[in-house]
Amino acid sequence: MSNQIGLIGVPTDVGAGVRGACLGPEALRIAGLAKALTGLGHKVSDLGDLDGPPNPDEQPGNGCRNLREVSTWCRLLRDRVTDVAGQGMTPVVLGGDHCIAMGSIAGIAKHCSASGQPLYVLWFDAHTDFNTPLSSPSGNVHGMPIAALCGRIKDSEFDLGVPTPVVDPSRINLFGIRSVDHIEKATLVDSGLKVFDMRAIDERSTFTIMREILDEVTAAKGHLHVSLDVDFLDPSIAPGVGTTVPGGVTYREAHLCMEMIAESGLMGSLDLVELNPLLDEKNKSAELLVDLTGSLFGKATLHR
Ligand code: HAR
Ligand code: MN
Ligand code: MN
Ligand code: MN
Repeated sequence: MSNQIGLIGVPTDVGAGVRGACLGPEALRIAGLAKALTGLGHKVSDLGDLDGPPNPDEQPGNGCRNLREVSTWCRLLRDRVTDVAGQGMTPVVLGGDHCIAMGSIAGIAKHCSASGQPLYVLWFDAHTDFNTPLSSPSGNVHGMPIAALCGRIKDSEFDLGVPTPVVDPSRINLFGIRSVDHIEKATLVDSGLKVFDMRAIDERSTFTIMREILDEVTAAKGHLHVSLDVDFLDPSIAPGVGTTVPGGVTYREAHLCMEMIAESGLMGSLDLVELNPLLDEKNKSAELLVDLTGSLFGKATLHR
């Protein structure tokens, strides 16, 4: 598998409550992302950073912090992702907080509707990110992208400019979940989303669940978008994130997920989000992300 990869930096933290994710793209570059992928035989173009609005750091109004800025960043990213995918590259989005996934997924949804491929999302996260401005306890938009993509938030709010639901909820898989708010939990019940929480992972194993997810995408000849929130990992191995939750995915479990995705050949686009270098220890979370991205793009111990 040789690939043309386009790196897109999205240096913003407008969707987060804790600042610092705006420094994520540079931390990933310094940790050697491009070189790691080039070393695996891929052709990597670093397309630089998007240039969006600064973080006004406002208090949430109407249940939503920095709504206009979130919307601007997402629309910029949407258009860049559609363009990069249209050029035959695999877009790799360097966040930035998780609100930007509304933009990357809107962009890849446009690409998929043009090519007629069904779009599947695999969302690695401690959180379900299924709040709306009405249910959110924080007003932070990085807790809302899944709700927006499923059409649970008025289209005019984030103004993504694509038909909703952007992704059919039954084609969204959430993996690593262990923090869900009260109202969020109630609304998940009839959402149609496939939610694999840590208990399911403990009971059924990473391998079994990943096999099930990937087999469905293979059968549908789908495009798989992977959205990787750093906090899906256990905080002991990835402290560089604003919203750590104990009891996360281990080093080996995470690599197994990535290796299975690589082997499937299904991944067509990727977000690496929520990395906060201000909270990291000597860039170790960034280095782990580079390592995991290597596995996602085919680094394996043995030929199988
Ligand atoms: N559920 C909480 C909220 O909505 C925390 C969300 C934190 N989100 C992220 N992305 N870090 O997953 O405020
Ligand atoms: Mn394509
Ligand atoms: Mn998230
Ligand atoms: Mn999260």
